[in-house]
Amino acid sequence: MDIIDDIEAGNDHEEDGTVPSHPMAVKPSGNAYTAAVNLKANAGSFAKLPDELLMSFLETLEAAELLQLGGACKFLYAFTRVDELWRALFVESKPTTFTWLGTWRATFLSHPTLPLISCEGVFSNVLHRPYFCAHTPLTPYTHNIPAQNAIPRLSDLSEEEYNRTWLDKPFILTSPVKSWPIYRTWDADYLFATYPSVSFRAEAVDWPLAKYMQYMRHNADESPLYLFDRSFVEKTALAPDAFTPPPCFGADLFAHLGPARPDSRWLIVGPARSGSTMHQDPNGTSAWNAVLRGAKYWLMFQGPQAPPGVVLSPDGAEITAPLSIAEYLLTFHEEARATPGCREGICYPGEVLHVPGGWFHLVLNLEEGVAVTQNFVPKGKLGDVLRFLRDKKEQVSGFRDDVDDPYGMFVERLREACPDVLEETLERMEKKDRGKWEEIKKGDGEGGGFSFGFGFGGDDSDADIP
Ligand SMILES: O=C(O)CCC(=O)C(=O)O
Ligand SMILES: [Fe+2]
Repeated sequence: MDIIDDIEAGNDHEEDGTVPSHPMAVKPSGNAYTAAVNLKANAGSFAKLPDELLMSFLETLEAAELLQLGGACKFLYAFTRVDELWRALFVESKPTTFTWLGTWRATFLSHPTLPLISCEGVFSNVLHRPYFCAHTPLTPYTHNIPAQNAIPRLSDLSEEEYNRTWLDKPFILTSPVKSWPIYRTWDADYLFATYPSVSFRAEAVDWPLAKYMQYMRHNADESPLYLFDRSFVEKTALAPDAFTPPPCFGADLFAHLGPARPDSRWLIVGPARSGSTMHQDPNGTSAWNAVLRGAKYWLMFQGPQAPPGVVLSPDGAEITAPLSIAEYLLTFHEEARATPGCREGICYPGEVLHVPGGWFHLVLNLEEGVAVTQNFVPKGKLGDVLRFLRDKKEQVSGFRDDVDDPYGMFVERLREACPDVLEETLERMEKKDRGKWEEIKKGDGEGGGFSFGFGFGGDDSDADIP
């Protein structure tokens, strides 16, 4: 039984003091079986709806309707106070000016909210689970990393060693960014003091940094809004030498696309408990992620097979909406940690983590943090990226709308810039495709989960060629 099942069965983890009790005294559904009073009974026709359906219905309402319905009874009051409902209304309303008041509801309504009413007698996992996920300690999941899972920590790496041994492996470089000018200065306070009115992208909103800082330091969201800005170099007028990719990664072949290259570098700022849900990076690219402040816990799995808790369609696209980081950790961490091939590590300030193309990863900020990340195409992974662009057109992302054939364009640019690298890679890809076809003709694929997509398998790497 995982911790969420345990709580929802009615075993109260608030009482052990690790999670503060729910501000409206809502309890998990399991507690209803032994309770004398269940306030759902007072909700009229709404009592007939499962809680999930009621929440979906509330998502369709406007603010005035939520306020009105919340006055009807305590059960509906508790549901209409769910801050995620107000977050959606706020984001949709795209206000030009606002003051962050600590919750989405207060901010949307532009006035501080009255103290919450106790709703003892309301039992709902739909209400309780996000609160629990937002407050339960996450350190049990990030500590005591088993030795066989630990992401190697390297003090130095040459380009030659990277290409020979590390193209398909995660690692942490422990000393490469200490000389970057932005490493010396870029903490959140410095950024806030220097660029308070510059707008940065945080998921679906563009907010002046001053607003984001207010939000970042005063919110209790299960999945805090994460600043992830692809134009930070231009917005901060960064000098070209403000940061330089660690030299071991070598030339980035996407650079040959010039201005047509997909988005490739981001500034990342977020509070403790923010981060990235389990995903693979776009277009089969590799990435490096440099922590300037804070600390990031990484949980990684090599594709193409899905890690625990992720469901893929036959073409390899993710078909489940990703769980929040906390919910993933609560539900799947134990299984993930025990799965062969699982890699885990903590990346500290001044360190850089390598995400090999095709690897799934979940990232949790252990503290308020500032980071810079860049996606790139190392020579040894060119085959994987070309295969992705050629065979997974519907999953290709980040290119400008006017680029309608990213594969063709990339091949053309490579043919001009580095024809030998291209020919060698195309030859290897063709050999592999032929090999697969021979296997299929022999019937080897039959009954063994055969799929017509010539798998993007992360195995076109030079590292695999003797
Ligand atoms: O949250 C992070 O720092 C990880 C970012 C990431 O995975 C990405 O940029 O693809
Ligand atoms: Fe990523």
